Amino acid sequence: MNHRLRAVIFDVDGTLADTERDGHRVAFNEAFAAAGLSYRWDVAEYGDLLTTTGGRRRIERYLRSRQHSADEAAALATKLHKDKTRRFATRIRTGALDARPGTDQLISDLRAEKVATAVATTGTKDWVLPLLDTLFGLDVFDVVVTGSDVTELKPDPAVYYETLARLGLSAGEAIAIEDSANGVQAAQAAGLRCVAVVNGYTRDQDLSGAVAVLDDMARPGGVGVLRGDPQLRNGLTVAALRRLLVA
Ligand code: XBP
Ligand code: MG
Repeated sequence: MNHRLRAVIFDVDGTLADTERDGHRVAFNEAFAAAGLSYRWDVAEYGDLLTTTGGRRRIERYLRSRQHSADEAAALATKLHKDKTRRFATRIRTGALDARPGTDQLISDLRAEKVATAVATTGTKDWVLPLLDTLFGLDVFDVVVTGSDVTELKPDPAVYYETLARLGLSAGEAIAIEDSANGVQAAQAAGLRCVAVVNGYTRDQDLSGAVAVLDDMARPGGVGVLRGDPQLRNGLTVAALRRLLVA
């Protein structure tokens, strides 16, 4: 097996940017209000709903729990999710979201060392591309695969299989960076090693499939190493990722 690091595959939501609490959640609530519905997802409830990946599926599951029929929930979820996606994309273009600390530096260091950079997300293409473009510039990524490009969402490995196929690499040549249990499971099921970089919603999830768990990619004074080599407190560098691929 080839153990040389040839690509790093980034998740988006919660990993490249802290999008959920003050981004997606707000856009979902705006879509409910615009449709004349009284549903509102508060910060805690949204954390529970995140166990369902995919915004359309998340709405559908919620509507079913609020006694909508299966047909009604499916149709309404499609309509609400379309509106939510449009609202979130607009919000992104106003510069409302920031990249997580250390992401920019890591991406440019990887490129300087000729390690490919890719994105594998369950998010919808219509907001993912504007987000990546606004925060990093789309041309810094060699491959971008979104939830719109696959039929099964994380924890299913489909998005990772597709990303590896487009990179032309095998799982042993790349490493994934994720923030959540669903994401780690998806990467692991595709045969990839995965580092978890948690946020407020995912810190207490079961991330046992990850090779290391950090609380940030970079921070002045060092990041918190929740599991893994204490040396990782210096942050997620190219050298650290190379070590994690073979450790
Ligand atoms: C992210 C998701 C997405 C976002 C919302 O999971 O599950 O559904 O929450 O985006 P991951 P959409 O970080 O594991 O990829 O509304 O476009 O689905
Ligand atoms: Mg994520």
